[in-house]
Amino acid sequence: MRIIDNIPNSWCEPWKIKTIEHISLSTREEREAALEAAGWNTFLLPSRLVFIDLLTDSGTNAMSDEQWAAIMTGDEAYAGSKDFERLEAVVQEVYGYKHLIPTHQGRGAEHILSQTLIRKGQYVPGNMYFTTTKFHQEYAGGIFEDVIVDEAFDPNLEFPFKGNIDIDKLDALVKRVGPEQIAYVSLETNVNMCGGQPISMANARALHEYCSKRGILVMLDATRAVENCYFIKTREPGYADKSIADILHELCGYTDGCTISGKKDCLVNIGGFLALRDDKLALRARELLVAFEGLQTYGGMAGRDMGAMAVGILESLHYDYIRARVEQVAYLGKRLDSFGVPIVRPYGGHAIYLNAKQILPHVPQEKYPAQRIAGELYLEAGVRSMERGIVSAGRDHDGNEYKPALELVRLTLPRRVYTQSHLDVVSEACARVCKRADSINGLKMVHEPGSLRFFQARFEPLGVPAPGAKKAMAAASR
Ligand code: PM9
Repeated sequence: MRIIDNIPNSWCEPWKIKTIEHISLSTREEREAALEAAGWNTFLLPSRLVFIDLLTDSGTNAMSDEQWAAIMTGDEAYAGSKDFERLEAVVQEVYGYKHLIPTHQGRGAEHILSQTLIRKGQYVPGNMYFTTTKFHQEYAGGIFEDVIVDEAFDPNLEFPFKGNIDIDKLDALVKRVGPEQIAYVSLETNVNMCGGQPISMANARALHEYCSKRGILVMLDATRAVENCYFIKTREPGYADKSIADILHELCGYTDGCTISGKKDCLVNIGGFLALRDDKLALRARELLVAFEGLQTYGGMAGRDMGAMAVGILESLHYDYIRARVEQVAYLGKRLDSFGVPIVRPYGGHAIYLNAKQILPHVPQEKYPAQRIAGELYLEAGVRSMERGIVSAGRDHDGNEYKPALELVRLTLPRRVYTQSHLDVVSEACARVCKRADSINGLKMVHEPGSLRFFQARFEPLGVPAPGAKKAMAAASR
């Protein structure tokens, strides 16, 4: 017997599969028809014609047997549900905020928070925009200002905390407009639009110090805070021996409240919440809650969903779970790397992002290269992904398209849903699309909604690029 010396020490998921859902690959002809009918927008595809669905990690989680048990014992009383009490106790213990304001999902919480805190014309600095968050800030009359570190804009840079806020950029804004003109600072964890990149604890601490001296509130988007804490534990000096629960508690301690889409970290299919420390703010927010969502003890959620969320939050803190979750994303990243597919570095916490500018250098950004690649990936193997570039960014007040530095296609992993072999299929499909990149052109937008256009916009494909287009574009961009 000859056993090798360096035996690997692999991780594996701390769960086994009890129920399965059948999926099957449609024919190329069926996919072509479906994509055309969907106007080349992956949001408009019917899920029955999708083979591997990496559109989003939002509400696509597989729940545990204990969460399903909580569903069965849910208390559906209109007022004072025991599941509200259960969720409230978990939120107070885990995140450390006093007041729980349950909403139907994350954007419900963003709506209530924005209407509670923003006065018309005030600024809301944040670490890169998120689509629904910025929408609600602007809907309330606020002006979003991006104060993320410059490293976030370079997809090829290996930098451990690309989500950090640049305190100097924030300070310049505060000096320009005055602290009273800052509604609050919006601090997102595992920043979605720059590749699922984390913030560091040192940055959150420095931000807290800066803001508390000036009377500025810090509101956390804790949607993927647990996944962010895994990166703090594995990347930031001093945190290797701390539990995920302790890291999360410390992180939230530097903020005055949070919004959460429970459909991500909290391992459920629907739900969200706003959580606040301050009694007066909570009073105001609850007045809006009963008008826009529902009574203060359910907001936008059924009792059973609050119960499942309480269980999900506690499950998400287990180290074996969160390691398997984030390392599964890294597995996909490594596989794509091994094929030479251009992706955002370092690997994100919930998704791997293809770098469309590098894959289709001959397609200008205003011809929507990332949107096109998402369509091609669907045609190739029935894999559904999502554009995160110029389409998602939308237009400014003068009607001009924003041209974000990052033009990305997001491959988002639902939690506890797919296996490594699914990811092998996905990565091979991506490589095949990249292999025929020279023959892929962009898209023309033929229907554009007025806001959050990426959800419902429609496109038509442009013909095969002229020979030499790739070289000419590459030369023009040098
Ligand atoms: N995120 C996502 O796929 C679903 C909607 S946008 C395609 O990434 C953050 C950081 C999010 C988020 C949703 C929301 C809104 C707030 N913050 O979708 O309303 O990633 O529950 O949450 C999506 P809801």
